[in-house]
Amino acid sequence: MHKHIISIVIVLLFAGCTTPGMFFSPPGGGEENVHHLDGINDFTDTQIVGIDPVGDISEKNLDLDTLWAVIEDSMLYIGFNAYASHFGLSYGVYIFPDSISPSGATDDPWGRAVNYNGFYPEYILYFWHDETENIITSANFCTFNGSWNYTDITSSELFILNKSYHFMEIGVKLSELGDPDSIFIEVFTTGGTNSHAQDTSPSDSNVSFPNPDWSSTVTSLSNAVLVK
Ligand SMILES: [Ca+2]
Ligand SMILES: [Ca+2]
Repeated sequence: MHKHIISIVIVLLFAGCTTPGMFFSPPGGGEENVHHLDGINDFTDTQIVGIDPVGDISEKNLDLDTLWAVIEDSMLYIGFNAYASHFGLSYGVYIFPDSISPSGATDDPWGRAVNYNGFYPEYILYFWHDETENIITSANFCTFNGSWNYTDITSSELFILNKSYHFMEIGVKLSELGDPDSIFIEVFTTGGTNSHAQDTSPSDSNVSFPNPDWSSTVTSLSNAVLVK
C-alpha cells in the first residue's frame, strides 16, 4: 500500500510537468543559446529556409543546395553547403530587412550581373573564393545608404568556410541590419565581375543553368525567403 502511494505521487509529479524544460530553464526563462559560429552545422531541420537540388548545375564548385538561417541572440545566422575548392567564385547573399523592397541602389556592389526583380536590397554579403589559395580572400558586408559602403569582414569573427564539412557559416549582428522585425535572404554563386548568378538557394526559376554560363546574361533573383 505504501509503495502504491509513492507510485501515485511520482506519476502526479511527472503529470504536473507538462511544460518541457520546466525544471531546466536557465534563470530569467530565456532559451539557451545553441548556435555557435564555428563552421560546424548546428542548425536544426526547422531552421532550413531554402532547398535547391544537388547537381542541378554540372560544376560542383558552383552548386548550392540546403540553406539554413535563424535569428538568435540579436544575430542573424546563415549556413549553407559550400563546395568551393581550387575554383574562383563568389558567394553572394542578398538581405532584405522587413520587406522585399528596393533600397534605391541602381547597381550590384560587386559589379556582378545580378539584381532582385530589377532592384537591389539594402544589404549584401559578398565573398570571393580564390582558385589558387583555395580560401576566401575577400569578404565584404555591403550596405546601401545613398551609395554602396563596403565593410571588410574577417574570417573567424563573422564567417567560417569549413572545408572539411563543405559548410559556410555566417553571423551578422541585427543592429548592423537596422534591427529589423523580419529578414528575407537569397544566396547565390557567381564568378568574377560582370558574371551572373549560376545557382541559388532557395531554388530560383530565374537562375537555371545546367552548366556554368559566363555569357553577358543578367540574372534577376526572385525567391528570397523569410528567416523565422
Ligand atoms: Ca555552428
Ligand atoms: Ca544546386
